Amino acid sequence: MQVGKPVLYSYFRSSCTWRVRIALALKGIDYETVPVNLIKDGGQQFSKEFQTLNPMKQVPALKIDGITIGQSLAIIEYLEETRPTPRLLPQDPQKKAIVRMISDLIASGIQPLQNLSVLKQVGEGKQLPWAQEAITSGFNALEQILRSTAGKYCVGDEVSMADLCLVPQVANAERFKVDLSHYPTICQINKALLALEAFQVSHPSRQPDTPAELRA
Ligand SMILES: N[C@@H](CCC(=O)N[C@@H](CS)C(=O)NCC(=O)O)C(=O)O
Repeated sequence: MQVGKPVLYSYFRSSCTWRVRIALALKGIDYETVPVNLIKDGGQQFSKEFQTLNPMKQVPALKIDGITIGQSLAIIEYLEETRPTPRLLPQDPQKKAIVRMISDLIASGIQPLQNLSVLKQVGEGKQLPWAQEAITSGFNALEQILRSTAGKYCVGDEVSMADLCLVPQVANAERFKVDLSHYPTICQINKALLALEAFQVSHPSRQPDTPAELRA
């Protein structure tokens, strides 16, 4: 049941929202963007209006088919079930488990530790080493896993949900000045994915709310 165009509550720099933007682009789903500035006005995610949409006070949230969904992986899985082409989860149960494992490793094991709200708690001055440690520790595991699962992309030669998590997390790693030379497999997959149009149109440098100085 389609009820108008889907609406994505998004922040240009949000890695979790970028995952969803890639899925929407790959699946050719037209949508409207409502920017939620995570910094301005003390953070627009804390507004009463946004909290009714997502009580977790985080982006992304997607209004689609008469419901509002938070949590990027839940959104991607919903899109996969309702708009299955192209596939982002392999049919083979073992490959699907690996795609979910890699996605969770990033979405639960790395990103939450370097999220804005956690960094605020960590405090000025300690944020960079904290984020670097969280990303390095996750990437050490990820590099090892990808050595046995990767083809052109994270799992074989088909783009999957794992790839939607990887590219935004590498961008975060770059922002936090993590030395990526230790992760040749991650870097090679990231490069191959960034050459794809869906990863380019969804890029933080090309969003409606991207500040002029950061636009590509
Ligand atoms: N598990 C959530 C995490 C969402 C999340 O952490 N979003 C960040 C941006 S990437 C956010 O809105 N942070 C706001 C804050 O920390 O105050 C998901 O995958 O959607």
